[in-house]
Amino acid sequence: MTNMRRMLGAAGLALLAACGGEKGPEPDIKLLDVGFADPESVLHDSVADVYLVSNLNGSPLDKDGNGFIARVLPSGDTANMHWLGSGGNRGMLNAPKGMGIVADTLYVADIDVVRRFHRVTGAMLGEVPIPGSTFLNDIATGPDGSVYVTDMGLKMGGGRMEASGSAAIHRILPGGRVQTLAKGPEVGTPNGIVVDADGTVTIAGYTTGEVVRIAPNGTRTVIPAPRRGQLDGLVRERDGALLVSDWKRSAVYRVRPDAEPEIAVPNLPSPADIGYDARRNRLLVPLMTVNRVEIYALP
Ligand SMILES: [Ca+2]
Ligand SMILES: [Ca+2]
Repeated sequence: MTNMRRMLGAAGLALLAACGGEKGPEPDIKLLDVGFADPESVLHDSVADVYLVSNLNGSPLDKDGNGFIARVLPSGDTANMHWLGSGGNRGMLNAPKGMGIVADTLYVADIDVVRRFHRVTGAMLGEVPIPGSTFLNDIATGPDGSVYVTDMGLKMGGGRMEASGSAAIHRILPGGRVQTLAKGPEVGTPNGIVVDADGTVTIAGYTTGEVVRIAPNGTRTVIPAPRRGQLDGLVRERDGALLVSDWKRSAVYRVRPDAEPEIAVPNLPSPADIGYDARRNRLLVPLMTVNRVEIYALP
């Protein structure tokens, strides 16, 4: 027991917990002061066995040409901070967020387009404009090679975010055609997305705080989520549970259809689009506003 805890006693500890000082697992690897700039998303490229970290470098909606993607080794070595985008020699990115991989193509959501790069060489392979979109956020890939992308449907208006009316889930079919799967109030402000083998889509809402599953036939099921959360990243663990990050409580929660949500990792300031390394059962957490990435071994 630390002196601090001895002094506080049980009541003080409860107070400390209520203030966000919950006890939780320590990160295995903490990457700070390595050059990240508003890191929004981490993706495990399981073939290359490398972590990709997208960096907004500024506002999430500015077309400023300075975004970049870093390659980080599972050991924590920042192998190439500017692998793609500004400072690198491959391509242009504005405010890159969610990423997904189909075979040797890396897809990156970037405001209103999905950019394509070669997963190995980093060569630019063109872009897919998403008609009407204003705030593309996360990407997930389906079993047939489709790429799913959320549009939070927000835009800047008078110095603050407001609804643009474009909130939707879009799907880029393997041939490149863009299809809108769901749109309107029923999708809320979709941020994180997961797609299952049967085509069921699960989304995490940033302003609605809801985790919602939408089956291929359109059936909508709400999964118990942290109350009034501001949800961002969503991943599925090896055992099938979902992990979702919540800006409101600075935590990553474990959620299941039939159980109350539980905190998996507390004390995470601005936890954005989390990633998952299934090989090592690790949670990969970009802490966007403090320019850090933390890596946790999950039980
Ligand atoms: Ca930027
Ligand atoms: Ca996100």
